[in-house]
This record gives sequence, C-alpha cells and structure tokens, in this order.
Amino acid sequence: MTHVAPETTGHSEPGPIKTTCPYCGVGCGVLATRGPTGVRIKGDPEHPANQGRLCSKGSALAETLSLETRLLYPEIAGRRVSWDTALDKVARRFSEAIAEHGPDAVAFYVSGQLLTEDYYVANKLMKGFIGSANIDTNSRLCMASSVAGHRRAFGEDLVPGCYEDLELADLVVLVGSNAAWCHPVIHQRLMKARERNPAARLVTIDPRRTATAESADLHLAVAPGTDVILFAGLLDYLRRNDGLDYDFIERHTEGLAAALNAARQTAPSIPAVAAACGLAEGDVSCFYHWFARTPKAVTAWSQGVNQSSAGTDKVNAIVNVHLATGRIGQPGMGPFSLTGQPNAMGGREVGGLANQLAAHLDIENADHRELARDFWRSPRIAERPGLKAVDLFRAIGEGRIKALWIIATNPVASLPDVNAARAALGDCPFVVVSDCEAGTDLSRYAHVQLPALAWGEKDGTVTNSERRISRQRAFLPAPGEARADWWMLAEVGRRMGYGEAFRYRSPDQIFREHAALSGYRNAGQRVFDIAGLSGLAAEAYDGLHPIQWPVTTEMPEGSARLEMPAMTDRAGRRARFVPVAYRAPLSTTDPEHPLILNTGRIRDQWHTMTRTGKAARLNAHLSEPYAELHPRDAGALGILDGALVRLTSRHGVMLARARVTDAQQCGSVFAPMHWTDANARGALVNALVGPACDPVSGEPESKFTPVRVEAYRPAWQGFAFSRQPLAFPDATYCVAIRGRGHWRYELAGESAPDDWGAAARAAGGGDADEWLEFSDPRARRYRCARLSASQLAFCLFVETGSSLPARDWLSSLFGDHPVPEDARRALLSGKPANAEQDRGQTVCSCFGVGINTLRAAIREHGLTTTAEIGDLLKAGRNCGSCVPELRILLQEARVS
Ligand SMILES: Nc1nc2c(c(=O)[nH]1)N[C@H]1C(S)=C(S)[C@@H](COP(=O)(O)OP(=O)(O)OC[C@H]3O[C@@H](n4cnc5c(=O)[nH]c(N)nc54)[C@H](O)[C@@H]3O)O[C@H]1N2
Ligand SMILES: Nc1nc2c(c(=O)[nH]1)N[C@H]1C(S)=C(S)[C@@H](COP(=O)(O)OP(=O)(O)OC[C@H]3O[C@@H](n4cnc5c(=O)[nH]c(N)nc54)[C@H](O)[C@@H]3O)O[C@H]1N2
Ligand code: SF4
Ligand SMILES: [Mo]
Repeated sequence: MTHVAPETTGHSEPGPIKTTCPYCGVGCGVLATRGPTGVRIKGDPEHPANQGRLCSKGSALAETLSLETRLLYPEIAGRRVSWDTALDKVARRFSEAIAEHGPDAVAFYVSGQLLTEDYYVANKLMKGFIGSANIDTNSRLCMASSVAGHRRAFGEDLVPGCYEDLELADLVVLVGSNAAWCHPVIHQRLMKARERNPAARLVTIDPRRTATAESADLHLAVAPGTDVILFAGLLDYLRRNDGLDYDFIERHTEGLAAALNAARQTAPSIPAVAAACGLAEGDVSCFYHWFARTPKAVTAWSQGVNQSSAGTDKVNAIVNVHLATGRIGQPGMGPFSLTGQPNAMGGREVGGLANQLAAHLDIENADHRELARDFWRSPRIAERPGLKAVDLFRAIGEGRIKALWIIATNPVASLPDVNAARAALGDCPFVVVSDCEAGTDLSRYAHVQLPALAWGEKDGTVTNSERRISRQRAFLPAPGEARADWWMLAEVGRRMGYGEAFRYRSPDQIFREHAALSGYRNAGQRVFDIAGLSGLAAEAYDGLHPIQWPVTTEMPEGSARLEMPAMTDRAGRRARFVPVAYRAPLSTTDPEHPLILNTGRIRDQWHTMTRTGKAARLNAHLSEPYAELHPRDAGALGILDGALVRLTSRHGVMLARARVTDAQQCGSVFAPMHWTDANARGALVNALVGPACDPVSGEPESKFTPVRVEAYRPAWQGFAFSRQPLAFPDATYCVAIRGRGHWRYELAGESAPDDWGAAARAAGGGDADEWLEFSDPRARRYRCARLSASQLAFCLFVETGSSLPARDWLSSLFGDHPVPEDARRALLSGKPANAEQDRGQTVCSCFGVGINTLRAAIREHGLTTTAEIGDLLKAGRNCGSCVPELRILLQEARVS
C-alpha cells in the first residue's frame, strides 16, 4: 500500500512542493513532487541551509513513504476505535489522575521531531492548564547540556552564529561531532569552503578517528570525557600567551578571574593537558597555537560534548575561550552548538523542556510565570520545574505517574537503562502513545495508540541549528485516520474543559500565538522574539520563506547572527564566564567491565530506523549492529573481525558483530544506537548504558559506559534471504534487514535443530519448483535454496563456524529475473563463479557501489581523486555522503 498518486485521482501532476527534510538539524530544503511513479525528491536550490544539496538520507526520502507498517487508526488495547472514543478516554484518564493525585501525577514525554506548533500546544496544555511542568522531551538526551551551558553563559539559550560562519572561518574546531555522517550537508559546505580557502584549517576532537576526523588537518583523539581539561588548558594558554581580549572582556563579560583560576588549576601546562587527555604534547600545542593566532575561529560541537556527565561544563569550557578572545557573534567566529533533530531548536523556543516555560521565559522567575499565565489566560501555571526524562521514568517506576502521554519518541529504545524504563512503563496505569508507525518496541506498552501524520503529510514549522525557521509542508494526503499531533493535543485539552484556549483549526493560528507570546511584554529582554511574524495571515504563513530569529519590527528580515554582545547587553545582561573544573565520568571501569562503551550514529540510519530502515539502499551501507574494537583489544580477547561478540555492562547485555579497526582507541568500544527489538533481537545498545546524568542539565552520559566484551560462540550461525518477512523464534541473535525485493536475516542460536532440512522448510518453505540442498553434518554445515517460477525465493546458510560467504552476490539474485544457469549452479557456494562480481560492502548507497569494486578500480585505473572515481563509477556523484569514505580508500591505496 502506498500513497495514491495524483493520476489515479484524476488530477494532473502538481509542481514541486517546498518543504524541509525531517532528519537532522541542518534543516535542508527539499522539493517534493508527486508523479505517476511515486514521489520525487530533490534538494531545494533556494533553501539557504543546503542550496540544493541533500545527503544520503535526504536523497532516499521517497523510499520511506510506504504505508505498509503505518499506524492508521486509533486503538485502545490493540483494537480499533473511533477518534471520539480514544480522545474521550485520554481526557478522562488524565482528568481523573489529576483530580485524585494532583497535576504532578501526569506527564508528557515528547520529541524534537514534533513541529513547533505541536510542541507549543503540548507545552501550553501541560504548563498552563494542567499546571505541572512534567513535560520533558528526547532533547533531554540530546541538547540539554547545550541549553544549560548557553543559559549559564548568556542568561538565555542563544546560538549566536550561523552556517556561513563555518565557511568564513579560518579555523573550524569540531568537538564530539561526526558531522560527515550526522550533519553531512554542513560537512560538505565546510569541505567546499576549504577548497576556496586552502589556508583554512579543520581540527577534530573525538576519541575515534571518524570519517570527519579523516578530513581534518589535526585530529585530537582525546581520552573519553576529558574535553574540559583540553579547553581549560586552552584558556590558560591564551592567558599565558597574551591571547585574551581584555577590552571585550571588560565591556561585555563577568567572571573572568574565577574562570582563569579554575583553568590554571585544571590544566596547568601543555604536558599536563597532554597526559590527562591522552594526547601528544605537540598536537596539543599545535591546536592551542592555531587557536591563539586565528581570529576567525568557530568551535562547533555535538553529542561528544552534550551526552556527558560533564556536558554542561564542556559547553562552558568552549564558550569561555570564545568570550575570552571576543570571538563571538561576528562573521566567521563563535561557539556553535549543532542541533540533532529537525526541530530541536523549535522545541527549545516553545519551552518543551521540563525546566523551561515558553518563549525563553524562565520557570523559576515569578514575573515570567505571571506573564505566560496572563498571555494564555490560563487558570494556573506550573510553579516549579518538572521531572527531567531520566527522573521522569524513575518516577514512573516508583508509581508516582498515573497517566503518561508519549509523542514522537521511543524511550524503550533511546533512554539509558531501557530495561528499567520497560519495567516502569509496564507498571504505569495509563500510557498513551502517538506515533506514525505501528509495531514499534513502544507500542506494546500503550493502552491507547493515536495515529499521527508523518513527514509529507504534516504541516507546520521547524527551526534548524542556525535559528532558521522553515516550513514543513504537506504534499501527501492524510492516510487512514491519521491526524496532526497538535490536533490530538488540542482535542484532549478541549475535552479536559479548556475549550477556549485550544480552539485551533490550523497550524498558522498556533504559530501566530507562539510568535505573539515571544514579543509579549518583551522590550528586548528576551532575545528570542519573533513578534515580527505574529501577524502572518494563513496565506503568508503558507508562503513563509526560511527566516532566522529574532524577527521583529526593527529586524523584519530576521538575523543571520546574534550580534553578541550587543544582544545580551540590550537585554541588560553580561555574558558570563563559568569556572569549570574537570569531573571524571560518573561510572568507572573495574576488572569485570574494563572497556569504555561509546555510542552514536551511522551515516545512513536515523535513530530507531522507523523510516530509514524502509529504504533498501540505506540498509546496504552498514547493515548490522556492530561493536568497533581496536586490534589490540580484539587480539587480547580472541575476537576476529566479523565475529559475533557479547557486550555486558552493569545494566544489561547486547550482541553485535565485531569490527576490528585502529580508528577506535585502545580501551574503548563503539556501538551504534539504531537497532531495536523491532528489527534485531538481542542488540539493543541502551540495555547497556546506565542512567548517570549531568547534574546541571540532566542529560544522560550516553558516551561512557564501562563494559566487558567477549567472543560470542553460538551453537550455530548463519543467514537467510527471503522475499517475504520470516520469523526465527529460536535464534538468540536475529537481525532483519530490508533489501531490494527481499529480506535478509543475520542469525545465530544456542541450540541447533535436530534436522536443519525440516527447520528450513518450516521457516521458508512454500511453492517450489526447485529445492536445492547441501548438508555436511560432520562440518555441521547446512545450506538450502528454494526457487519458485525460476526465481530465487528463499535461501538459508547455517554452520557452526564462521566461514559463511559474503551476502552481496546472493542479494543481487533477488531481482525480477530468473536465476541464470551458471548462478544456479553456484548458488549453494554463495559465491559467483567469477569472484570478481562480488561488490563487497556498499560504500555509495545512491549508486550501490561496493568497496571491492572501488578498491579494484582505484588499483587498476590508478585513480587518485574522488572526481576520477565519480567519472568512472558515479560513486559520490549524487548526495556526496560517501565522499569522506572514498577519500579514505584513496588514502589507503596511496599508503599501500
Ligand atoms: N546519520 C544520522 N545523522 C543524524 C542522526 C542519526 O540518527 N543518523 N541523528 C541526529 C541527532 S538527533 C543528533 S543528536 C546528531 C548527533 O550528531 P553527532 O554528535 O555528530 O553524533 P554521535 O555519533 O552521537 O557522536 C559524535 C561523536 O562524539 C564522539 N565522542 C564520544 N565521546 C566523546 C568525548 O568524550 N569527547 C569528544 N570530544 N567526543 C566524544 C563519538 O566518538 C562520536 O564520533 O546527529 C543528527 N544526525
Ligand atoms: N545510547 C545512546 N542513546 C541515545 C543517543 C545516543 O547517542 N546513544 N542519542 C539520543 C538522542 S541525541 C536522541 S535525539 C534520541 C532519539 O531517540 P528517539 O526519539 O527515541 O528516536 P526516533 O527513532 O527518532 O523516535 C521517533 C519516533 O517518533 C515517531 N515519529 C516520527 N515523526 C513523528 C510525528 O510527527 N509524530 C509522531 N507522533 N510520531 C512521530 C517515529 O515513528 C518513531 O517511532 O536518542 C537518544 N538516545
Ligand atoms: S543533512 Fe541530510 S539528514 Fe540533515 S537535513 Fe540535510 S538532507 Fe536531511
Ligand atoms: Mo539528538
């Protein structure tokens, strides 16, 4: 089932709709066109964030729009009901819980993937009408440390810079950011700028040698968690080497002396910094020297900074060096937090976090509370901060939350210590889940499920990392009975007795209200002010061009940069230095858990894979949960590249495929966060991660978990391919990967069936004109294949050892064509007769170019540039996301 194409409804093909990519915080503009063969997606050349570019995920958006696994109707206890029944029930259960136990007995847990309008309504309902601040968001796991750091430094959550600054800078420092994979279009803009300005330098600070680090002039592979020392050392170095801008400091800041003192104690010398951070002295002094003598410097960061028990201190250690040098809010200069989700920034504008109010008003400030209440004409207002995500789930576990509504996020996959979160949800008396998808790991905990509009159907605004508000526009009809999130929230608000305040008919009304609140009794006190947009009529809202806040009567065109310090000066505030001292991560290794687990993202998947997992080409890049280990650690543990491993922490266990690489530092392991029970049994990384949080921001320490890694030796392992989805209930490890025309399963189990032939027929039997089988009981090896109408329909390869063939060739046989005779003969060997045909693991997902093909072409044709690779194989020529990996292959060839 797919969205109905316009032809079938008798309309002619409409022109492209301008919208915004639903993935990362870069916020790329997208042109979406519905045509007879489906939806076509292109980068919007007029959108300032991407100027026409899209990364691999954005380019594959059209492949993620199928309705096959969508939640399309409201359900209570798994049975379809009408919207009225569902909404009445939600409103009643929330009202009853509040009447009986007070407003703090209910909670919302929402998401940076909501539109600003949805987010605004959720926050207004909870803080202004229910009267509790128990609304928190997955931004707690993501941006909270940056928010807290900004508020400590600027008195408000402000990101002074813009993307152009990264291009104008002569020095860009990326801290804890794998931008080549996670903010690919920013990375591409950066790479282009370096071509224009070859003197510009890039420094990356990351324990791992990532694809981003490969493109840098200097990579500082810091010991995990030590960034505060590195930046405190930089501040002290600037002091010692006449690098401070005392004029700026005196006029616009406060607190320098204490910050300098703390810096000197934390990081007294370059050798001390180098030793504490595990770096070479020469590299530290090179970085410090470059920073000191390059006025146009931008320091951009992401989760390697935020997701730490010292995350807020890391942010302030970075902001301190920019304040000390006066490099802020000017072209090519500044501290720059890269946001994760498409509307991470918008959620902060409406106050979606439990310790904010709305429109950058402070919940701790009585005047601000009065202001919001007055504007909303609400019966009450939350008096104090609510529960932050990890505390919220702890409270649920303790039975203190009687009704919970989860919207657009999957806490049983993405929260730390998910086993505890699962137990908590299982005991919660009333759980509502709004999602676009059915059958997520979360859905089984829902008493009520509400079907939400997805990207392409929903309509509203989002704000990207550079404060740019863009429209997401619908270009598809609403499927089934799916409705907008703001509508569900408003309907529940109405049914709880707050009809007057929730009488919204369309998102433009909500946006106008949000914009008006930002300007309400503001007079320059709050830099977040978009009152200039509060008069947008529906039509103007529909046509809104991307615009950066603040937008006021004085600045109707918006503001690329926050003219800092002018902005904070005008608000009557000085920028503050925050003294920071090093605090070690909260969990420590012990002989049982000697390695540090670092977690994060891969290039072609988005979070829990509910959308990217539908696109075959995105699944080809890195298809399986993996754990990256340094060769020395792997050697000591007897772990081979490609073997299965078991990771154990104090909280849980996970299985994954080992990748042995010296890009990983000794003593640490990296595992991606994407796989969930919905597509991989036994491979959930957050089963391992503990609940330790930054004491200031409440953000979990997702990058530092002590673990043990050991070889996993199952009784059997193998893989299967099938045209239909299958179940392998006896496998302990089972990863389902959607390919083109087939499903692939990676499997392992602890007890083998007595008769593999019977087991295979039970799993993948069906109409067969041919059943090929090979079995070698002594080698404990079994292989079979089923052909139907001369096409390959199913195959299974299992054995005790791990000498299984590569999967690419078999997967290529699942097209619409009969299996050719020579391939049929080679089928059960799993390898083509001519071995050259095995492309190897996919590197370029747009054109399906594999690593073996690339290596061979580089060797045989003596290719030396990515342009030459593009000319010959097209790889890297569409979205460009694989270009950093192509460079690594060229480099590898040069070295050998
Ligand atoms: N492909 C893809 N892109 C995405 C997403 C996705 O799911 N997939 N999600 C989006 C979201 S919501 C977010 S928040 C962003 C995240 O974007 P990033 O923060 O760039 O991504 P991560 O992989 O989480 O982590 C970044 C790096 O931090 C490093 N790191 C770990 N510990 C430390 C440390 O102590 N110090 C330093 N300096 N670095 C450390 C890790 O090794 C990792 O390479 O990506 C966004 N973009
Ligand atoms: N170990 C570890 N854990 C992490 C991280 C890490 O680096 N390491 N990163 C953390 C970070 S930064 C983040 S942002 C989180 C992300 O974690 P989650 O927010 O849990 O991940 P998603 O898969 O994005 O979940 C989104 C859900 O919302 C649904 N959805 C999408 N759009 C809409 C919509 O418009 N309306 C509704 N109602 N539903 C929608 C999707 O179908 C999906 O089920 O994970 C965090 N967890
Ligand atoms: S960089 Fe990629 S994922 Fe991020 S907004 Fe742009 S196209 Fe989407
Ligand atoms: Mo995030």
